[in-house]
Amino acid sequence: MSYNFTDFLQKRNEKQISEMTNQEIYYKLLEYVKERADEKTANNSKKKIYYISAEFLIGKLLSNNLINLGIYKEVREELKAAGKNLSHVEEVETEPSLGNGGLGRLASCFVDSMSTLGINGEGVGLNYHCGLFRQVFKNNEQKAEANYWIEDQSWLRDTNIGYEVKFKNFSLHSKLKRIDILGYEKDTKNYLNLFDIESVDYNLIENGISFDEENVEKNLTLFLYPDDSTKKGELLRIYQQYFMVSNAARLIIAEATEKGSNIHDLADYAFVQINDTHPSMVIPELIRIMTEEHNISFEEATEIVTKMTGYTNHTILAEALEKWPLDYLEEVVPNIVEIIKKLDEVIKGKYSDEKVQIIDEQNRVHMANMDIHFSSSVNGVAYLHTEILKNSELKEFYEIYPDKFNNKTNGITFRRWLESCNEDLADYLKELIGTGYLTDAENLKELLKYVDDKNVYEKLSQIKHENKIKLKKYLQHTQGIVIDENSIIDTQIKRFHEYKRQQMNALYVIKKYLDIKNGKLPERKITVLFGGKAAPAYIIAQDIIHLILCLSEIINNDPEVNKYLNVYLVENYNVGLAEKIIPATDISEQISLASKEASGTGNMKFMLNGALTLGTMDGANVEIHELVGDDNIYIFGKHSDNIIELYETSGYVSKDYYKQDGIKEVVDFITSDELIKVGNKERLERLQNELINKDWFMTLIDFEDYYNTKERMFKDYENKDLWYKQVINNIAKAGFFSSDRTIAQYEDEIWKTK
Ligand code: Z16
Repeated sequence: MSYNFTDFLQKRNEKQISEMTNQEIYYKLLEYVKERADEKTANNSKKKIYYISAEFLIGKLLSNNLINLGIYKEVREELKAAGKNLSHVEEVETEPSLGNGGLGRLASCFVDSMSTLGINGEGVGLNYHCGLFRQVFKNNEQKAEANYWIEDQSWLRDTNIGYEVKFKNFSLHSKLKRIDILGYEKDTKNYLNLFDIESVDYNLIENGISFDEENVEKNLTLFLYPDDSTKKGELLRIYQQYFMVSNAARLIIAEATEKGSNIHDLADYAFVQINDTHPSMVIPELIRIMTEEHNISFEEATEIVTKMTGYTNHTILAEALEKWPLDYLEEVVPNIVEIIKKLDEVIKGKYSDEKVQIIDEQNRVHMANMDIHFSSSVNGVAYLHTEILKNSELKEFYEIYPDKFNNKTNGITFRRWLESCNEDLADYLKELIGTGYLTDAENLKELLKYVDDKNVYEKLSQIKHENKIKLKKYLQHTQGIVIDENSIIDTQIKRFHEYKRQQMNALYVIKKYLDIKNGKLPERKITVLFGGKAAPAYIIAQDIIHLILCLSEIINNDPEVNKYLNVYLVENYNVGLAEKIIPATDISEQISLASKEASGTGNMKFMLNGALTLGTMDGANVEIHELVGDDNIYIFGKHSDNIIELYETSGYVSKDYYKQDGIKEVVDFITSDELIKVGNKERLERLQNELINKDWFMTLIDFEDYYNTKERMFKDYENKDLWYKQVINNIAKAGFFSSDRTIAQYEDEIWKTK
């Protein structure tokens, strides 16, 4: 029997809601939700999915859990009756930061969808105590601070599960922590399994995020290592990865044995999805345990493990595909090296092509290559990305294993990215087309019957306006930023990386600034929002942040310009900020260099929330374009085949573009007196030099087309009927990007638990 929050408090003789602080209410709600979660039974099927990932960017959990329990509105009313505001209570929750960006957020959407579809599938990862750093700005630069997120009371639950993990020089005992993952209006649940060490020593942190990297016994789960970082810390990463997969392997074997597996039939009980190469060592670790402890031959163990694993590739950027020096692995996990060498011999015996070897001529272990040979499925994360894997990046493998390759276009959970973050829009959609879309997202297509309905345009524009006001209040209160709710909001939020080309957007801002100074005024004020962190070791990305912060200082303080243009980089961009910014945005910037963004998932969130995409033909933008058609998206720039060819022929010379009219003055402005006055000369000069002489991600090749397309977009925005017709088309076609669809495809085509 279920009872409401007030009953829960009464039964325990707690204070009345009206007498509690928001903080007290939050902690009581946490207990209440956990109790409600206890009423649910775990999903069960013979075969279970283990989605192993070094990152789970879960975001705050209170509102999502309330939604999934079907009691969000009920609880809000109870609080309201007591004079309290649920959204203020939500602010109390700290956001776990167990991921960098898209990959970790995708893993979190996937666990939500597995639960919602009633699939017996769980996440397995690490419980980093500080997660990713907190970003603060000082002197127009990014500074990194440690971000403690775990409080005495949290969503984590202790278990008595733990295993011994042996490294070369010491062993560690693990303990498993769990977070409930509730499906949407389901009686069943799954867990997110986060392994931790017995005790973590915070004193090892020196200042900011630097720490004693030697003392792994005490710091293994202290930090999430920023993925796109440098060599520093590679050993720690190997320790973390092995700790993660060794625990995962133990858990898998324990749970399968419990259900009756004799290990020879382990593949009937478990399937492991390997999220990027970070968990790749699970393959040799499972083989090691089977051969050393279960008397299974190497050949048979290899066959079983191949059958029960699948590898997902999330990038074609070479620097992100892990290649561990063999001697690093020797230093940390020599037992695994033995198995890897044996696997390498098998491949060397079969194939002479150097490109498909596991251990290369410089004795580096190519983790992805091992995954591809010794798993049964290899998938990319968007149509274009998978095509590029098959036809260029992993061509040699595709020729050997054509049947292993498959595509699973990414998706997002609509519970978080619509129901929770944009309640007004969600309620309005229910008014228009009912609640069917909540369980079958394709039902959003029913909106198309309103595509010419001006009343609907009006209502959608009102909702957008309200969301802008909410964002304004929030940013004003938390960051001291005051945005104009009557401006058009143009947003680029994602990790800072040259391939994502925030620098191109910054060049646009410069051009707009110069236009305004020259009397060419925009019809309506433009607010350009940026958000994102840069890896602390990634210098050019820091320089791009610096440029944007300097531009915003100049522009927002110039009375001649700030009536027409504002630029902000929000501090410490995270899931919570995304949930507030996306519903308020008009223009979604998805401007990566074609071929480089494997999928992107922000693009899907914006589309669903009524923003129009300004994008290149890259990642999932290609599928958005295909779904909505040319008339409902703003595509610009060179296509991927063209770009791939330019890389192959070294055919791009940035200086040739720099010299063109309209580009030179914009790039030159980076080191203008105005900017040097508020900025750091060295940083600005380095960035300018990079753009003129290297520009590895071809910013300048697409700049003109970008500028013109964006201008067209601003013009179209003034035609409300045209704009909102496009908005409706986008929302209506967003159903394909539900992670429920993605997960159903993983289940039907790879996992087959049912
Ligand atoms: C990451 O976030 C992604 C790829 C990767 O190799 C490592 C990390 Cl930390 C991203 C991709 O860049 C993005 O295009 C994609 O949408 C996302 O993974 C989920 O697949």
